[in-house]
Amino acid sequence: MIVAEATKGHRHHEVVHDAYAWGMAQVTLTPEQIEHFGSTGWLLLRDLVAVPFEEVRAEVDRLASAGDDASWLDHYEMTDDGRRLARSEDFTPHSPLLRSVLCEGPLLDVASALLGEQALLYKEKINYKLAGGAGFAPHQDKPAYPYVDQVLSVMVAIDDSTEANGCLEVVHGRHQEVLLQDDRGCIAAEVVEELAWNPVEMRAGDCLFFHALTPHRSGPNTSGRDRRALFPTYNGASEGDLRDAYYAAKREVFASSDPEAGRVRLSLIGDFQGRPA
Ligand SMILES: O=C(O)CCC(=O)C(=O)O
Repeated sequence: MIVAEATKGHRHHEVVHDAYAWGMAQVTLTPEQIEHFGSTGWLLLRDLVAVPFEEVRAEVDRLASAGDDASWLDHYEMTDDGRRLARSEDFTPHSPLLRSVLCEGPLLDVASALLGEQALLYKEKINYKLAGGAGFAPHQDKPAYPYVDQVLSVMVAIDDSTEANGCLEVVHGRHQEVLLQDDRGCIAAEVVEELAWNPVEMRAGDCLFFHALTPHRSGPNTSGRDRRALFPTYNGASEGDLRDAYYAAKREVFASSDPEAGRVRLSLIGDFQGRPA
C-alpha cells in the first residue's frame, strides 16, 4: 500500500510502499497519511479495491453497454468520432458489485478515516473520458454539492490515467477555502493562472482521495486509449444519509431547466467542457 508524496511543481508522484496497515477486515491509515491529506488535500493509495479488479472493469463495461436499457442516468458528448458516453451516475442501486466496492470495505474505511467519522456514499459516477472525450475546467467540487457540508471526493482509476488521456491535475494545500468563481461555478481565470497544477498519473486500480475544496481540473483525452474512472463522493454520517435527496434534487434541476446553449451539463456547476451530442 502506498501514500503518494509530491512536492509542488513535480510532474509525477513518488510512491512510498508499506505505509499502510490492514487490521482484521478494517483498513487504517498511518498518521503520516492523515497528515499528508491534511496538508496537501489529497492522498493516493494503491491496491485498495478488495474485489478482483477485472470484475470491477467488467461491471463498468456492463453499465456502459446498457444504452437505452439503463435505469440510471447516462450523459453523452459529441467527439470527433461521433456520440460517446461521457458519464453514468446513480447506478449503485442497479449494481451490487459496485455498491459493495463503494459502500463497504477498504474504500469506505479510508473515506471514514479522512472525514473523521463514519462515511456514507453521497453520490457516485463513472466519468468515461473515452478516446477523444473532453476535459474538465478548473473547479472545486464543493460548490456542486450545495446540500451537504463535509464531503470527500475519490477517483478510482479503471484504466491507466496519464497526461495524454486526461489525468486529473490537483493543486496542493489550497483546500481551506472556496476560491473566486466564474459564472459557471468554476475557478475564476485570474485565480487559475496563479495556482500550481500537478498532474496525478494513476495506474488502473489506484484510488485518489481528495478534499471537496481541492482545486482540480483535467485535459481532454487526446490519446487513442480510454480513461475511465469511478468517482464516489462521501459525506459524514452526522449529516445523515443524503444520497436519495441529492439525486432527487439533481433530477429536478435537470428536468426543470435547459443547459446553456452549446454545453453538456453533467453537474450542478459548468465544469465539463464537452460538446452536446
Ligand atoms: O474525470 C475527470 O477528468 C475530472 C472529473 C471531475 O473533476 C468531476 O467530475 O468533477
